[in-house]
Amino acid sequence: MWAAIKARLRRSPGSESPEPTSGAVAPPAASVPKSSKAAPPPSPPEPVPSSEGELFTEGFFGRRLREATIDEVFDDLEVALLQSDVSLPVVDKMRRDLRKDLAGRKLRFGTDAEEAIRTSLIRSARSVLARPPVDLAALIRAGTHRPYVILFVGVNGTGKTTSLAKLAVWLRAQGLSSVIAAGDTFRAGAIEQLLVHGERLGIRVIRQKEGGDPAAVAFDAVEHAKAKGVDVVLVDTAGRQHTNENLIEEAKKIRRVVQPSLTVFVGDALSGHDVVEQAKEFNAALGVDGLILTKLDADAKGGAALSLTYVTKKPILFVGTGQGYDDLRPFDPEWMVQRLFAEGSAA
Ligand SMILES: Nc1nc2c(ncn2[C@@H]2O[C@H](COP(=O)(O)OP(=O)(O)O)[C@@H](O)[C@H]2O)c(=O)[nH]1
Ligand SMILES: [Mg+2]
Repeated sequence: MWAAIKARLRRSPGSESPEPTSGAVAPPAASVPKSSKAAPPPSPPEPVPSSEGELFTEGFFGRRLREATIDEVFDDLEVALLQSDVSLPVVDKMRRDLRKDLAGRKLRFGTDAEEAIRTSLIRSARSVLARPPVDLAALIRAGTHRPYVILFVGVNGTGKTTSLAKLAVWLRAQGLSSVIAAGDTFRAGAIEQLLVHGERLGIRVIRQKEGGDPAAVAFDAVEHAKAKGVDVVLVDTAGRQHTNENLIEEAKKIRRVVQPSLTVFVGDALSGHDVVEQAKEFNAALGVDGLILTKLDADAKGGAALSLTYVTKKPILFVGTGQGYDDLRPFDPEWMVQRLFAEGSAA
C-alpha cells in the first residue's frame, strides 16, 4: 500500500508542475533527495511561493503546515488509499489523524514530509486495527462450549473450505481435535473436496449425500463430537450471497440447530471493497463473530484488512497467506501494519 501512496505523493500537484518562484524553480519529483542526511535540501527560496499543497517541493521548506495544505495533499493521497481498498470511513479517519498529527508542524520538503505522512498513517492504521486479541485456542480450552462449534460463512470461492482445513491443522498444533461437517451440500464436488482434505489430514468428515440437509449434517457432526470427545466441530457451508434467500435460510437453520460457538465470515482480500459489503450483509443476516481474510499472499493492495476491521468492528481472527495447510496465521495487527507500510513491499 505504501508504494502506491508514495507514488501518488510524489506526483502531487505541487511537485508535478511547480510554480516558478523568483528565479528558483522547484526540483522535479524524481530529483527529490532520498535521504535528507545524504543530500541536505537547498536553502529555502525567497520569497516563499504562494501555491499551497507543495509539501514535496522546495517551496514548502520551512513553513508551518496549515490544515488547508494537509487537506490538499490528502485529496491526492485519498485516491491512493481508495485504490488500495481502504474504504471511505477509514480514509476519513486517516485524514483526521493526519491533520491532528501534522497541523502546525514545520517540515522540510521531500523525504521529510513523506516520512511524517508515513509515520502518521502508520499510527492511524495501528489504531484502526487495534482490537483486543482473541485467543481462540484458549477460548476452546476454557470448555464453556463442548464441543466448540465453528460455522464458516461467506460467498463462493473466498476460501471457506480451504480455511476450514487449515484451521483443523492449526487446532491440532494447539493440541485440539476436530471433526468436519460437510455442510456444503449445494455445490457439486464440495463434499469430495472435504473428503480429500479429511483423508490427507486424518480428520473425520461427517457428510450426507449431495443435496442433503446441511443442518442435519452439522447436527450429526456435533453428536459425533460429543460421543467421541472431539474438541471442535468445523461446519462448512455453501457459498452464498445475502440476496440468495434459500441459502441464507439454510444457514439460519444450521445456526438454530447447532447454535455455533463462533460464526466466522471468510472474506477474500482480492475482492477489494466488496469484501466489506459482504461482511456487513452476512453479519446483518446471520450474525458474525469474527473474520478470516484470505489470499493476502496474492493481494497487492492490502487495504481490505483495515476496512473490514474498522467497518464491521469484528476481529480478524486469522489471515490466509497461501494455498498450503500451514498458510493460515492468527491475525497480528503489527504484522499487518509492517506489511502495509514496508518500503517497496507489494501490499
Ligand atoms: N493464494 C491463496 N489462495 C487461497 C487462499 N485461500 C483459499 N485459496 C484458494 O481459493 C480457491 C477457493 O477456495 P475454497 O476454499 O474452495 O473456497 P470456498 O468456495 O469459499 O469454499 C481455492 O483454489 C483455494 O486454494 C489463500 O490464502 N491464498
Ligand atoms: Mg467450499
